Amino acid sequence: MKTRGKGTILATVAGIVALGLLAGRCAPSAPKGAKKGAAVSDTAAAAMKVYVAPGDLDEYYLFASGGHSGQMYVYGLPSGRHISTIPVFTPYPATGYGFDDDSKKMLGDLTWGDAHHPGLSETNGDYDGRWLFINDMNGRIARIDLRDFKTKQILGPVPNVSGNHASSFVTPNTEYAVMGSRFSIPIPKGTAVEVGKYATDYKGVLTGIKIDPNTGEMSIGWQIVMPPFDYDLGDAGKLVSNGWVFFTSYNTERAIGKLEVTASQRDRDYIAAVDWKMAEQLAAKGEGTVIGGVKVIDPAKNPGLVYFMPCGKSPHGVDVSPDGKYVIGSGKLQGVTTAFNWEKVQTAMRNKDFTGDEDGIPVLKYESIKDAEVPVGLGPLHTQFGPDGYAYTSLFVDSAIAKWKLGTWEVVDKVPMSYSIGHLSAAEGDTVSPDGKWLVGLNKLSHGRHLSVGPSQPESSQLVDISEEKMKLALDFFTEPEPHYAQIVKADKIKPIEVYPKEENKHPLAVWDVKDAGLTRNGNKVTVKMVEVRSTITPTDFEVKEGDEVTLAITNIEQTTDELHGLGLLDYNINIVVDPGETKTVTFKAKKKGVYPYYCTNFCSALHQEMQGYMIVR
Ligand code: K7E
Ligand code: CUA
Repeated sequence: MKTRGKGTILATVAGIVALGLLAGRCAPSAPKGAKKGAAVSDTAAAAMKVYVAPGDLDEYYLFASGGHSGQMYVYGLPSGRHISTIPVFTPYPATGYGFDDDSKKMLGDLTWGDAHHPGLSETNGDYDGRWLFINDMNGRIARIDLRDFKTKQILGPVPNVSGNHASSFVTPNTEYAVMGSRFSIPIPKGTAVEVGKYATDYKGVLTGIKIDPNTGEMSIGWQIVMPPFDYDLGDAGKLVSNGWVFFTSYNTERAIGKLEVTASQRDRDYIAAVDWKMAEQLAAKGEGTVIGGVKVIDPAKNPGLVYFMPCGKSPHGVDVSPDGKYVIGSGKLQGVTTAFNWEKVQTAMRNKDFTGDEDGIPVLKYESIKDAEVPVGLGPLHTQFGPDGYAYTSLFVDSAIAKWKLGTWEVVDKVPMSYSIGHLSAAEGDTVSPDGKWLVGLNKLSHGRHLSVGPSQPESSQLVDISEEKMKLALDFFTEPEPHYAQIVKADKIKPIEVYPKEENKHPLAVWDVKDAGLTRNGNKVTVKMVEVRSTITPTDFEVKEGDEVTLAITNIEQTTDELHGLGLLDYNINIVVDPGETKTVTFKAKKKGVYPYYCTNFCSALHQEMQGYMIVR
């Protein structure tokens, strides 16, 4: 990396400012103000491209998963600015998530999740801006509504699924989001079998989560029992390969113990190709054996349901090209990425061009189905696509991104990443119509490219300009740990609401007038209907008895955007945030006698500080 002196930086800034004045926010030409040579011009050009002036809006949303923070993070691109945090599997006091009755119930007994792969809902293979799905390793999947950027449903833990990593990839019309078990276990859960019987008694499970096309409501659609491999990632077929979903797997050795050694013996592992339309039909017919309360389909008894495609050692990502013709599998212990030709795969299926089977599931002949082994570089993980037939593959070992052409299989460019790239995400780069323009490398480490914050260094994401033949690194920005995968969607596809309209609030305990607020008692059950509006919480005090079960139902009757009110109740661990037009409840035991102040936690007006009251427990 070049180091730049202060003078150079000043010259660069002067260049940006001069150009900004001359050209407004147009795409940069050669920066006229920069005089200090090519490096400065490149920096200034990159800065111009990513700079979003105060008040201007980014062109894209970036939704990045937060790993075991259990959250989703929202960034703007190309600025890389962190706009918002969506709590999903973890309580988040800032929005009161995990404190009110509904979100507490959704989280259940778990106060953490390990979220890896966000999946935007699709219509005809393109993002439609409705929902965002996200997996949790604890066998769960969540749906975020992009109308209000809130988590609306958490399904699971789903029976039989252990370590839901190969998730949440959606089918082209959001018929299903999928789940795949990273850890095989004896099923149903709760069965204890010694690990020595791993190869025969432990099972992997693939699940199709059915999504209601109108409401987004998720339910279990079908479940398939699989050999005890570790199912890692997935992607749905599209266009010509629509109807199929692909899962990578490793440890096809069925090994135990030190997997880093024992699970890397074979030259090839598998990508499982699942005919999800057939799975749907079988499930509709009631096919399968009930295990853990779910009908589980055995592919050995249903030929045509699942095939194995051999793929280079320990594959991580599997990604289907925008036209659906190629399935790209990356063996992370190889120097090549493999392109399978879907037409050849189908021919091999028809001709029974098999080399054997795994627990009754046919293994297709590698030579018959692969089109190319593309020499992308060391440790290929994931592939994304551009609009022009180019593919972009992340290289973990090389710490780089390779750009290559589908069909000619020619590697045309490489750009280094700061350190250890995992996933990458291109603008709409896993849809039928990628945008190109931008690509984000999600790096596992950053190694000193930032102000130091101690031993744990932040993960760094890097924005790469892919609008031209040569890729150009444009920006370092710091995504909250740990962004495994992300989705980039054109901002104008998302249409969020400004407030919750009063007429849509059907909450039985909602009150819209301060005169309807107050306390009702039914035995030792007390309900307090509360109204919040600038700058009073009504009632301003109420009395209950020690041991009462108290439900506070708080309605924010504002219809002005961003007029949030909160309710913090001291000593009771209660922290509620209510958006304009929303009603939330919180139920608790009045265990402690005394006087407990409550107050609005969200700044709302000049008299926000006056928005307070008292709960008296006698
Ligand atoms: Cu490469 Cu979970 Cu997709 Cu991270 S993932 S390690
Ligand atoms: Cu309401 Cu502060």
